[in-house]
Amino acid sequence: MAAKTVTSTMACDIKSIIDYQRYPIAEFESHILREIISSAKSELKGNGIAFLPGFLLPWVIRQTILEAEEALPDAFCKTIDHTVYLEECQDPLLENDHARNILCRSSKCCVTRDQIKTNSSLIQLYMSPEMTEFVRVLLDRDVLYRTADPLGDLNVHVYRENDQLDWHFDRGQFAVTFLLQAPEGGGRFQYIPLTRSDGNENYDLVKQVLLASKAGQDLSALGVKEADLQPGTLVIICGHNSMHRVTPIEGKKSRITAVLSYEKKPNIHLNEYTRMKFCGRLK
Ligand SMILES: O=C(O)CCC(=O)C(=O)O
Ligand SMILES: [Fe+2]
Repeated sequence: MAAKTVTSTMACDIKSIIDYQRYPIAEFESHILREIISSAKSELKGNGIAFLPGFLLPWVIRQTILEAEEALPDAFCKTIDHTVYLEECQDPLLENDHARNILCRSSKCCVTRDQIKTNSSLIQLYMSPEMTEFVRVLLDRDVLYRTADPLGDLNVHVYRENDQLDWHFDRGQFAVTFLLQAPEGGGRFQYIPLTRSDGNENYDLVKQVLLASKAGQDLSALGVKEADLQPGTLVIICGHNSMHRVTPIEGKKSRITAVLSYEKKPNIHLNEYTRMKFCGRLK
């Protein structure tokens, strides 16, 4: 589907929310945007991840951090044990140290959209048709819709001291996030580009990475890469085949991210299990 320039119909002033000169996301005829799209697409193809640094304007980053901190007392905070495949139960037919059976532990707090001020710039950006269209083009989809669920469409994740998001393959095909605040130490985003493919689970490598991480060994020889993320960076992760994690947070300053969710069909809502699991409530 051909992308069209949508500037004239901008529903909110995204130019005051993102660095529009650097990322003119609605100007599909512009050279700048074409370059950005083509390089992000090749990063996604080769590494399963693309970074667009400096996307959000600094005042929006500051405002969103304040909004998240204000909402934090109402947020759902939880620690879960899971496998790298994000399953909670292990497979008794496989050996204990099989990649499918090694347990990981993740903990974080989740602020949902309804807990953030309705006039939040982050919400305005997420709700803007220009942003959805830009993400659709980057992901090379024919159609793309915002998730229709008020608990699951736009979340802010807060990782406090010692929290982490341990190794996993995302269940969904992709995730769109912004780093809003980096911690004093730790909280590093690590990944192995295209760890597995449809025909090859690469269990040996997955197991080596999990065991080496638990033993605190150097992971670079196993192909683990680390992103030096700065606040304001838009990250697109095709994390279904690239295992990734966020290392434990060190220090009192939280790591804060925004997670924007999209679907290939309209009106998609979370099921009750997912609402309870990630938000701790049904409404
Ligand atoms: O917070 C991040 O940088 C990564 C988030 C992530 O991997 C996820 O939500 O599945
Ligand atoms: Fe993930």
